[in-house]
Amino acid sequence: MSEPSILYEAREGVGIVTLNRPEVLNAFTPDMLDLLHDTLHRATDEGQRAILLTGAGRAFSAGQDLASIQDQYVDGGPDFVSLLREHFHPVLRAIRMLDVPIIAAVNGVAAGAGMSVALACDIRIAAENARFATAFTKIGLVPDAGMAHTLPRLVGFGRANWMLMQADPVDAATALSIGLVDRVVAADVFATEAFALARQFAAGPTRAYALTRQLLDSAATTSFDHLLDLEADVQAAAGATEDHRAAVAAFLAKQPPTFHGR
Ligand code: LHQ
Repeated sequence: MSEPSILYEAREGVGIVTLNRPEVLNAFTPDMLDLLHDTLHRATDEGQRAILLTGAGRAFSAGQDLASIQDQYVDGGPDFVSLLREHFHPVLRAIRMLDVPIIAAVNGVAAGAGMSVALACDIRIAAENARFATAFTKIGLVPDAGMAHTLPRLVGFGRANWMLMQADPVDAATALSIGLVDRVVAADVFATEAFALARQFAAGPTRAYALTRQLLDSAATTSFDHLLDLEADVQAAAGATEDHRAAVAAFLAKQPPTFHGR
């Protein structure tokens, strides 16, 4: 039997999700995307408090599997609308709506929709050999899987525009300097460091992380005035958590806080 296209392991509160088609640089097929979607929910249903998303082999993901749609370039061509709406978008929506933080551990090249998936995650840690290739215009396509939204917010409009139009790959050091990733670590310690980072988030105030994401996403499309109203409501939700109350008590007692994700 062939290996599953998505591997899953739970360790110390972290759901480790691995894209697993290394022979094609973890390029996505519809089945793989559906399994990825289900696996993200499996991790939260099981009560994991952070998700670490990474790739098997030398790549994070090369995006859409182009070979698997090659024979559809007849008549009308591949059905990109259903490919996106039925298979990519549920994954992207799940990532932005998770109850727990999700960390992309970009172990190698991330291209096209593979890069989009990494950009949708809350945090990115990259190995020093990682590369980011928007890739879309190189094959006559436009950015998808949310990248027209995520990329400019991370690196600013001008640089996003250049990266999408000119589309040469960006190395890890550059990615760090422009805010595309949060940390870069040496390849030999990458797996250990990525897990340590995920474990740190798994031990943190889970609700506050998810609500922070929600607030940032809302802020991107609303007025300052409306954001102030919204933040009051969201802060009320954060303020009602056990984690908040315990952290304030710990602070006043000059103790380190312990968070339980409630
Ligand atoms: C692949 C792929 C791949 C299949 C490497 N597919 N086999 C589009 C359409 C519709 C709706 C949904 O959304 C999208 C969004 C997209 O994602 S469009 C963008 C798709 N991705 C790309 O255009 C990237 C294509 N790949 C590359 O440019 C290179 O492979 C990169 C720069 C990622 C890595 O280059 P190398 O390190 O030189 O590796 P390689 O090219 O030799 O690839 C290794 C193998 O993986 C090779 O197979 P082989 O049998 O020769 O060993 C590639 O054919 C295969 N592979 N990407 N997307």
